[in-house]
Amino acid sequence: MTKKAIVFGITGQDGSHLADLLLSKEYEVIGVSRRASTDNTGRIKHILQNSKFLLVQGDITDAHSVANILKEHDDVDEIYNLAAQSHVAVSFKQPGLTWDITGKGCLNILQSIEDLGMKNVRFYQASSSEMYGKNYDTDREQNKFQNEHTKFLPQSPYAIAKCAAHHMTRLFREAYGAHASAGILFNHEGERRGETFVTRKITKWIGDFEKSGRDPEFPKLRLGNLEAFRDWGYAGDYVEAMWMMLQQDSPDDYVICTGETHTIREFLDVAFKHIGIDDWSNLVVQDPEFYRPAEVDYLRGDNTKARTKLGWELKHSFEDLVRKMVKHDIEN
Ligand code: NAP
Ligand code: G4F
Repeated sequence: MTKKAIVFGITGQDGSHLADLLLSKEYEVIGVSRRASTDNTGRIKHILQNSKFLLVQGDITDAHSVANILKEHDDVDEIYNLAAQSHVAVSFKQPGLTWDITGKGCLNILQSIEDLGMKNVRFYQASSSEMYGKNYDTDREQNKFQNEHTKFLPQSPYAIAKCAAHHMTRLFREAYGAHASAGILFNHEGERRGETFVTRKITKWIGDFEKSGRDPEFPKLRLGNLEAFRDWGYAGDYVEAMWMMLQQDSPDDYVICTGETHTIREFLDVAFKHIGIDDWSNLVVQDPEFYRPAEVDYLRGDNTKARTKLGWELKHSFEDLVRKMVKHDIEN
């Protein structure tokens, strides 16, 4: 029988990849998009005419809007909450908005599921490695890592809102028996990544620099802290894990990551090498504007649980990811 899923955050990087995956599995997909004064469907243009895809308007900060969408589609099998104000730096400037969307929005969905008695629906919450903030565990060789047992010590309004949504998801599972799972996803990127996240900002700049014919007058790439470590994977691999979580008999939380970590400086090295530049120091300027009031210095996940319990596999290496992004931004 055809399965049906609702995806909140359909117009985002992950929403678009998840929609592609679900449609390839013959799902009917209902994508929820908020009203915008300009077109926000750039990442899903290729599926708008698909007869199995329906785009509906809604905003997760509005409980009434969420309830109406769920009432209208109360026969769905799966609901994915990918909607968020997802930019960490922005969350320091707009903490209230971030709280309403990234924190309370999740509650609005969970409460609607409960109020409408949707006992058979399976729910996915997009949790984040940002929730670990300053914290990590260490193995016998003193290597740092984070896994499902590492305590959260959030360092931004975004991460605090994500922690609230994460615990709310666990609470609805324990209190009401909801089939509610959270994926604690480490950074994942790709050709559809928003242009203000650091990886895409770098590869987009390289693409534009190449298109300028390496014009000596081309404005330099302005970045903040280059020493933070991130565990970067490819977004297409990560949406598979989301789907796998909802195919399990029992709901649970899973860390999704590569297990490798690199600094922004290393990302720059690999990205510039793709255009044959070994020394990028005269092309990049460190600008205080892009430093954060509080930083997350080190993220490296342990994906043992996802690999062993879900059978999830990573398909793209760090080098593949950077190559894909640079190539895309040069060619498009
Ligand atoms: P993204 O590209 O920023 O997409 C966020 C989506 O949320 C967009 O579709 C956005 O709509 C939508 N949205 C924002 N406010 C909304 C509202 N009030 N009502 C309804 N929709 C709203 O984020 P992403 O990279 O795809 O990430 C997906 C989810 O995973 C997010 O929750 C993010 O916090 C989380 N996450 C991401 C990563 C990562 O590395 N990418 C890692 C861990 C967790 P518009 O297009 O209209 O703005
Ligand atoms: O690319 P970023 O903005 O990603 P960040 O803050 O790690 O958050 C992303 O990953 C999270 C998962 O861990 C998600 F939950 C979240 O939604 C988002 O997708 O910044 C990465 C690092 C930071 O240390 C930042 O300080 O890059 C540093 N950075 C240096 N210069 C910069 C810049 N970040 C941005 N966005 N822009 C810069 O110019």
